[in-house]
Amino acid sequence: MGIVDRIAEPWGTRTPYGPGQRWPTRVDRHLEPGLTEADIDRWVQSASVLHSNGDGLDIAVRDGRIVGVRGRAVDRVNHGRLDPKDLFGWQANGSSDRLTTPLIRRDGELVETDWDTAMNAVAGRTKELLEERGPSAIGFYTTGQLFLEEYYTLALIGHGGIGTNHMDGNTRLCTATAAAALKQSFGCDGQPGSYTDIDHADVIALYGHNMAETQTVLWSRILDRLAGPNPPAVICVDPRRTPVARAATVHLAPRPGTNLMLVNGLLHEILRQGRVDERYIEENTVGFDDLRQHLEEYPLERAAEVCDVPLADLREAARLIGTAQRLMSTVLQGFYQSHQATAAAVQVNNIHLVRGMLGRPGCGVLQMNGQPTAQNTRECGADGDLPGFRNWANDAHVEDLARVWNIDPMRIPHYSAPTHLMQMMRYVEDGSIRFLYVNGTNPAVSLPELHRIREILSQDRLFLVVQDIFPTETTRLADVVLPAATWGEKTGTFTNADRTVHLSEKAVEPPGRARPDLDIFVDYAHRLGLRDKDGDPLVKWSTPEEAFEAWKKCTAGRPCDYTGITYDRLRGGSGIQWPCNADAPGGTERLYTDGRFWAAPDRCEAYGRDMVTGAPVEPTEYRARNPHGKAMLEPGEYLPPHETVSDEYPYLLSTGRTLYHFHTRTKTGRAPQLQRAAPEVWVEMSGADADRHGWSEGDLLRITTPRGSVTARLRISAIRSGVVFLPFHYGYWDTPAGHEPALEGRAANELTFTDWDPASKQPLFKSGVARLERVEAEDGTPSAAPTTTASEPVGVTVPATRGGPDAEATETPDEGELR
Ligand SMILES: Nc1nc2c(c(=O)[nH]1)N[C@H]1C(S)=C(S)[C@@H](COP(=O)(O)OP(=O)(O)OC[C@H]3O[C@@H](n4cnc5c(=O)[nH]c(N)nc54)[C@H](O)[C@@H]3O)O[C@H]1N2
Ligand SMILES: Nc1nc2c(c(=O)[nH]1)N[C@H]1C(S)=C(S)[C@@H](COP(=O)(O)OP(=O)(O)OC[C@H]3O[C@@H](n4cnc5c(=O)[nH]c(N)nc54)[C@H](O)[C@@H]3O)O[C@H]1N2
Ligand SMILES: [Mo]
Repeated sequence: MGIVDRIAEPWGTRTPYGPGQRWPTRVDRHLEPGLTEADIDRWVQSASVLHSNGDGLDIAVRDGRIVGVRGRAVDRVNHGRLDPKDLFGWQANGSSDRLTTPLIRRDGELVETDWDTAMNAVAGRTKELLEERGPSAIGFYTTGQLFLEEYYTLALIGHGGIGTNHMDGNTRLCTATAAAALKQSFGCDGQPGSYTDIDHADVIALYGHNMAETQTVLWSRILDRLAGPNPPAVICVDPRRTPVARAATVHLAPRPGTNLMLVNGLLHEILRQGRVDERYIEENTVGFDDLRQHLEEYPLERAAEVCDVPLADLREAARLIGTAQRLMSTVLQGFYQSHQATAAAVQVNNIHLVRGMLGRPGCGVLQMNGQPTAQNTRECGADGDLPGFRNWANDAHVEDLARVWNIDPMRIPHYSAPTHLMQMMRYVEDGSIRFLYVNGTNPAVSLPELHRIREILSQDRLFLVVQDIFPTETTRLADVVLPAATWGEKTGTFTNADRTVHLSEKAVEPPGRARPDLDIFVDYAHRLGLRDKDGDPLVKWSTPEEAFEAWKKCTAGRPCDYTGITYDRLRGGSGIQWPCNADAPGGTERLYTDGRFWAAPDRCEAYGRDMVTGAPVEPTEYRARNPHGKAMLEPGEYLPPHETVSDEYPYLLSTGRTLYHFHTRTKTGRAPQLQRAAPEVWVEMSGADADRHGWSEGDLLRITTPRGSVTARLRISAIRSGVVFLPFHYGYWDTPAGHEPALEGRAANELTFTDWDPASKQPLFKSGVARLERVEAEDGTPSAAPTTTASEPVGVTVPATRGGPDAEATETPDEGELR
């Protein structure tokens, strides 16, 4: 057993292994200081909720309180390992400032009230608006952080009960492009690959994905391959020198906004060298001739120039990808939140299709998820899809859903795609949406162009309901605040980025009068009096397990088939990958192993969109192009980004994450070890740029864009010159310190703009221009940026990020496995 400071060493100790071998087990554990396993009353099964990796863990309970966590050795995802956020983040549950009672706005102030008053206000306003203005006055904005059972219930209430088309999730900001790219290429959402592909791959390419910081356990799996015999080559595409870039065989650091050019160039070179699987292309795809012709315009030399990446590096990347025997790729926000997001992500699918690298061990593409339960938001239809990957543009699918719900098909709006969030915000702005029910998300920090969002959400005519577990920048603006129970305090299931379904059981009671989101939704449905065709209650369940059983019926025969999973089967062992049914009782490791896709015109989840205009493809057009349901090779034409640098705004601004915080920090800001590791916002800039200005580490800079400004201390890092980076975690409130307003203007989204990818409608958080000026010279204190991550300092010595005694975790390898 080893004891490791897991703030100083986020990935823990190496357990090397070779290709085709089993990834060794290493059980990570952190308990409240002073406690040992002997002090624990109960271990309660769960999985992690501070990223999409789905690491299985057990919650330690003592005297009715959560006092620690331990990784589950039997779980296929993590083999016992845990992320620093999971090791320490659970402490937020016990924070003294949890929301414990409903709040209602009276004479301008939020005051405490009881559940009956709060829920009557919420249901009452809904009914009034339904009568006065109809269902289009009602909008729902949910999350990627509730449980499957909760999304399915919400989707039924919204789509089947109220009949509004205005329902989306913060998954729009997160994984909308993953879904769009999968639909565009394979006709349906659902990750083809599996994490076990890491065990087999000889080349792993990460596109705009800082896996080391955002899925640290998955990155440990890659690090362990890199430390073992016959390691894979790693390709990293990221303008920052992330830990992934540092470990990579080839690091391509493109100019932001040029991803599509880069992948087009790689594809051009792969085709030019004839490194394609002609048989696979012929049997399993449509569109190859078109793609080949289109790619003629993208020689690698052009990509090198537009992306400003050395030609030799691009050649080497193309060679590695082109000669890989087992190629695995992952794609995330560097692509999804950028200009031409869907078109670029689709080209990564194209690489796999032309090389025939799909459905075999080591040959997976993961269009990654970010949030722990984002996959379920999409599956359940709480985010701009219909439940069970049904196609809103296919009447037979809508009828089938109406059958499951026992309602008239006409009650389910399907005159167009469900409204995407950015459009919903516009409808709130222009007054057509008058009621917005926000749950499990903090839009007053996480949406682009915050001054606009604050104005929209503070309007008098809007009735804003916010369901959260803490007071946030968004609850402050609400008319009613509903206090929710969270992870560890309620039971439910959720599905990670490689389709692994986990059960998370209730370990402790929620604080005060807080209630599980599921209970609140069911209560809301009953107060609205929602009924089915026979006059029975529309929502026919009240417990999570009943909701899960109902969901299984909705998925029968669908790609995300859950019919073979029960709560009992999820107990005790590992999570299970869908589809899981009579044909595949143990679950399914890889999709499309037989080259058969969910793309036939009558089966597909979507007919796709034009990736430049976003216009939906007509069913007849789809049928003509892909009558037999093969995978679709679709080219993407590179267009320059909308905003480009000028004398006034000479820098490109990018935003994103650091290892130690989760989003708007409502949880990680309340875990002392994590908060100390990254206590305050910073801005990253290259040494060359800093030298040109004569600026040093720790200088206080003002970053200004046409939308607003933020002040932050400078970290000189190995980021691409001409690009600056801000973490987006720091909102208005300084969370741990009793909600004192923190530094004004420190949220990255004060600076970002209102623009989105035409196909996926995902906002472009990683684009835009900025100018910087120095407000105050440093006084010898460095910026608060961690040293262990992409913000590693360059050319200056600053104290290394360490956790100290309260950040120690134990690591228990299998006998003989730790080296
Ligand atoms: N520690 C931590 N982990 C998390 C989360 C968290 O908040 N904190 N959140 C979870 C969620 S919801 C998500 S969505 C994921 C996100 O996980 P990631 O996508 O890995 O995280 P980001 O930091 O948003 O962006 C990844 C990288 O994109 C790069 N990038 C910026 N612009 C460009 C560009 O134009 N081209 C390319 N190729 N790259 C670019 C950035 O430099 C950054 O390193 O993380 C999940 N895991
Ligand atoms: N500039 C910039 N902006 C970004 C991004 C970026 O990279 N750059 N990334 C985007 C991405 S990928 C994402 S996913 C979003 C994330 O943005 P948000 O969703 O706004 O971020 P969170 O802080 O995770 O908000 C979740 C909220 O749910 C609450 N909560 C937690 N558990 C529960 C529960 O069980 N029930 C309920 N009802 N509430 C709960 C938390 O307290 C918190 O307030 O940000 C997006 N915004
Ligand atoms: Mo996300």
